[in-house]
Amino acid sequence: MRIVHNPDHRLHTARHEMYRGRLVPCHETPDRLDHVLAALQQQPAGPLCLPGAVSDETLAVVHRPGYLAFLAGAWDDWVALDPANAALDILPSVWPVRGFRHDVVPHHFAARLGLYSFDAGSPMVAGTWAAARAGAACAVTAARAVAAGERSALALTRPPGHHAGPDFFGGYCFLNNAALAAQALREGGAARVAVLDVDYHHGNGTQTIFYDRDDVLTVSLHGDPMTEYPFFLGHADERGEGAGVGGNLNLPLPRGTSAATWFDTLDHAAQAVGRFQPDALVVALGVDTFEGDPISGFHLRSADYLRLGERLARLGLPTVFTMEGGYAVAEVGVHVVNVLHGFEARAR
Ligand code: OKP
Ligand code: ZN
Repeated sequence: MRIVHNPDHRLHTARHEMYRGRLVPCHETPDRLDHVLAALQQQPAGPLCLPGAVSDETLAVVHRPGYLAFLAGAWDDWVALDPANAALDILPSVWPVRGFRHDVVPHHFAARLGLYSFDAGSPMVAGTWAAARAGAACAVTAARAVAAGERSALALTRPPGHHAGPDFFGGYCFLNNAALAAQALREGGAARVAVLDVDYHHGNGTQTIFYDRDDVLTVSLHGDPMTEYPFFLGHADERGEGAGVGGNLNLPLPRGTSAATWFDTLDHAAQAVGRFQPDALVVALGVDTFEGDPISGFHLRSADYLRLGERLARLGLPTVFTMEGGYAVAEVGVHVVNVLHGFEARAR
C-alpha cells in the first residue's frame, strides 16, 4: 500500500479548544501522526512518499472559492485585528443561526470566522492553512495513484477532514480530504465512487458535499447525533436529495455500542457499498471507535482493527484511506497499522 505523508502537518499545532466553558488542551495533536509513522516503521505496510502539488482549482471542486480565500487569509486578518493576536489561537465565538443573513460576507474578521465555521473546538494557527493544504494534497496524490492502478493508498491527512463542508470548518477539519480523494478518483476515471466513513463521529461535511449527487455514495456509521458530536446531522432518515436521493446512508449507533454490534453494522454498510457497484472506495479512517478513546463511546479493541481492514479489503475495490480521528494518542499508530495489515492480508 502506498502511504502519502504530510510533511507539513506539524505546522498545525494549536493550544486549546473550547470545551464545557473552558479552554482545554487540543485533542487533535501532531503526535497522533508521529505515532502512525513510528508504528509504520515497526511494521511497514508500503512505501512512504510525499504529496504532489494541488491547485486551487482542484480544491475548488469541493470547496467554495470564498471559503478558500478566507482560510488562506485568516491568519493575516487575525493578526491585523491586533498584533498581540500573533501569540493566540483563532477561535470563533459568534455564528449566524436561523434568520440571520448568510449571503452577505461581513468585513469584520470575527464575523467571517463565524460565517465559515460551526464550532469553537477547531482552533486555527499561523500554519493551519499550509498544513491543511498539504494534507489535502496527500489525499489527492493517494487518489491519483489508485486511479493510475495501485490497489490501495493511505493519505496521512492531518488535520482531519470529514467534518469540513463546502464552505465551513469545524470538528478539527478545514479541507475535506475524503471528498477531495473521491473527486480525484472520479476525475481519474471512476464513474462511481463510494465513501465509507468509519470514524466515531458522523462525516457531516462529506455527506453535505455529495448530498445531491448520484455519482458518489456516502455511508457513515457513527455515534447517534441525538447525543454525539456533531449533533445536527447524521440521522438515519437523511437519504440524499435531488439526483442524490438514495445516495447517502447513515447508520447511527448508541454510545456504548459493542464491537460485535459495530461489525454487524459495518456489514450493512459494506453491503450498501457493494450494491452501489462503485469503481473505487474512499475510507474515512477514524480510529476513535477504540474503547480507550477519551472523547468517544464505542468499544473496539486493538485486534478489531485487523478485522476492519480485512472486511474493507473483501469489497475488492481500489481503495484510498484518509486519516480522520483517534485521540487515544499512543494507540493511534497501532490501530491504523492494524487496519492496513488486515487489508493487505485479504487484498493479496
Ligand atoms: C473530529 B473527528 C467532545 C467534544 C467534541 C469535537 C470532536 C471532533 C471530532 N466531547 N469536540 O471526527 O474525530
Ligand atoms: Zn471522530
